[in-house]
Amino acid sequence: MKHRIAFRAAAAGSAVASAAMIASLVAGGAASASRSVAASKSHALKSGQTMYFIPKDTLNPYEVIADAGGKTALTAIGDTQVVSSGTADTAAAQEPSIQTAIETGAAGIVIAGNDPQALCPELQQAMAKGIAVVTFDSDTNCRDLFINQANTAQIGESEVQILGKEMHYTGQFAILSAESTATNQNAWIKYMKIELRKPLYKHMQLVKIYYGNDNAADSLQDTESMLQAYPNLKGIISPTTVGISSAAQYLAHSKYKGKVVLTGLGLPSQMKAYVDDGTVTEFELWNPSDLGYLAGYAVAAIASGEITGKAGQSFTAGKLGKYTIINAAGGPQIVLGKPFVFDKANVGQFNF
Ligand code: RAM
Repeated sequence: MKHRIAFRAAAAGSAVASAAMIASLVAGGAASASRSVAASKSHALKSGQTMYFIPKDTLNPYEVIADAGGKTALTAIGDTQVVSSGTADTAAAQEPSIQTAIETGAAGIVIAGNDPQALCPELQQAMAKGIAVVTFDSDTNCRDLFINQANTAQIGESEVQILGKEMHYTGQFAILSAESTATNQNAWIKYMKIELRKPLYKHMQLVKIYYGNDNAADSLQDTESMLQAYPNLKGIISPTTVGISSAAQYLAHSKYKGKVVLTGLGLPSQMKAYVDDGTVTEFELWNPSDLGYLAGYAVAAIASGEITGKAGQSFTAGKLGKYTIINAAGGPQIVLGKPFVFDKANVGQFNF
């Protein structure tokens, strides 16, 4: 069979990706029909401002890559980035970082919410002081703009599509999530459940959702627990890079390797070994560095008064080009691009 480019955009409506799309994703800036890519000098952006990046936690490698992408953008603009958060994925651990941003006169906050509502008192206080508040990765109910990594429904649906195909649409499966309050995880799971209502999946059963808190030890423990509790388990979806890499680590050294299907959202750098050894066939993600980079330009655009964060407004995000804000269920948002499917043929080609 003729070898075809195996790097595919996920879910319905996506075209088979070209080699140029891989190169673009590696270098930053996945191709997208919804925006035009042009070099930008961002004349309207103010320099010398300080932006707080508050990830879900400071240890998660996905968040570290996203924050580094944000730093690249802010450095190009002439702004300063401060990364501050706790080491566990809780709203309480993020609140002191918001307070510090307010007290030190930051111009902007970019935050991945560990809870949609619990952070609102602090974030509202920040916005009342004129601080630009951008959410990325995981939204909150209080912000100027959300930078979404990809269409929320498409992420949830495509996870189930991949799992269903690999499970031959039969058997029990579990979800290994992150923290139970994470806005992004819960939104994706909602769309997984909607996808599961289709007749195609009538012989598949979601037995339980486990919450590994984006903690490797908890996620390993959950994987062990679900395999013991459900001896007929045939599949696992883990829509978190910490969860899927921990589950893969467990499966790879167990009798379940190659028997229990595992898919979800993972970093190719963490997942390559498990794809190469046959533990995992396919998983998805986007370029987390681009996510942080886009958030960096977005917060700078709001803090500079170039945009206010309303639907219909556009701004240029450096090498990624021009983005237009859209209206979505939770308020105005920007969508970075489409999720991509990684497999044995392409997983070694990425630098994140
Ligand atoms: C984890 C985090 C993050 C999620 C990615 C895919 O690192 O939970 O929120 O978006 O995985």
